[in-house]
Amino acid sequence: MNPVGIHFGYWTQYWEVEPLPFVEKAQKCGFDILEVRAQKIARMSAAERDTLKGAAADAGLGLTYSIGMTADMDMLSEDAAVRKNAIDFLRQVCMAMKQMGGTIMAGINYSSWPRRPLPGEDKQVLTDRAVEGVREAIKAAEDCGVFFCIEVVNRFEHFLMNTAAEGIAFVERVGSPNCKVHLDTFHLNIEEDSIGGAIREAGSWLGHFHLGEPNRRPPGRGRMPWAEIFDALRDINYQGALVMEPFLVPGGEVGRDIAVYRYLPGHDKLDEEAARSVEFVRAEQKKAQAR
Ligand SMILES: [Mn+2]
Repeated sequence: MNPVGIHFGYWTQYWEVEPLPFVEKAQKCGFDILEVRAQKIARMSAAERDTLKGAAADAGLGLTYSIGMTADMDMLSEDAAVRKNAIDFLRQVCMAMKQMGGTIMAGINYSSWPRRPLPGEDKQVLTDRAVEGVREAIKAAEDCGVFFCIEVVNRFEHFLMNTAAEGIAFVERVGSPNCKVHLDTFHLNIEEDSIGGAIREAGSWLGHFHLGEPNRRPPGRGRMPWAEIFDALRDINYQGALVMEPFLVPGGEVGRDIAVYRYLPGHDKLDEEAARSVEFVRAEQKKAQAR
């Protein structure tokens, strides 16, 4: 059975908050993993990282790390200094993760996020730049035992890779054993002809997986084809984490960036909804194993 996790942003409206309080929340709700913000971990002191690492170990909780860089750190930029900012920062993230014993760096680790093409920008030119940048930054990841899991997202959040096929082609070009594909049901639901087909296509390239309903309610509260998804994950023998990313509360930076513009059902009982969703995910996995 895959470990089940939750992104810390479920409980907050601000990206740079202290991750420590969410360790206890995730544990109490029954999760195996808490996904934290890689940038925040990189900016913490070594002592703060040790405290977080100890708390997670005490709670029996694994940590995964996701990233969405700001526009001043962008490997797609025409400006070499902005590209260098991104590579330097990703190296810092790798070092911080090594101290934490972390291995999964997921999300938009190849550009800033959210991002649309600027006037005159060419997707092919920018893809080449991203491949070059990731190839450079991933050397630090290889040294630190960190995996770059390249998240494929929908067209409204980024333009470089919207399908599993585009993600696989990118990772193949990077050509590092530490480069993997990261898929997310929320995005697959928008872009793919077949969600199960996309997962099977990713196969052994898949390094990280996000779970979400079409409207970002916790898994089990929407109309995502979970049987198809868990059957496909079983078929490719995916052993990695399943991290849910529900968002029910509008406002702040998180509400703005995730585009949550209303209170969704369950917003007034977040812990209860999350705990229910962990049970749902585990039950769906079991059903797939038995089919
Ligand atoms: Mn995601």
